[in-house]
Amino acid sequence: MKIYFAGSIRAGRGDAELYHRMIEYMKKGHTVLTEHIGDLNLQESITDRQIYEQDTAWLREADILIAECTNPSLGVGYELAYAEAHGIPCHVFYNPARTHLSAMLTGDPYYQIHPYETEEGIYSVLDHVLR
Ligand code: 6K6
Repeated sequence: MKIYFAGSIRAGRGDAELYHRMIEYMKKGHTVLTEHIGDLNLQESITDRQIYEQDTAWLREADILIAECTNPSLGVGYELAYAEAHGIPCHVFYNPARTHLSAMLTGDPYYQIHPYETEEGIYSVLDHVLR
């Protein structure tokens, strides 16, 4: 599967190591189009227009969107809405002990929402979703 992984960038990189581990896990059996989200030394090297054009092209190409939403991010919210508009299946992971997820995600039946308590819980759901 071609996976679009979405996680916070300008909204904060506090979970970047978690994103990195999730991406490494998914890469064992699939292609992750957005590996840079897990790059712990991410550098701004292209323009905002180029980021938008590249990311929306990858979204249209993706078979599935996996989003880690514990750290709220406008960009990730935009990507989720874009993916829904293009009929791309979306799976949203978040730790409810650390955030109260937006009702615009939990209230939209299109999204498969996966609250988790421990990181191990993420991987067991990923195994099921990416079968
Ligand atoms: C490097 C360091 C800071 O910014 C960069 C380069 N920027 C981006 N490169 C690639 N994708 C991006 C960039 N900024 C946002 N995105 C997309 O939006 C990603 O696919 C993320 O899932 C999402 C993050 O949005 P914000 O609002 O947290 O930045």
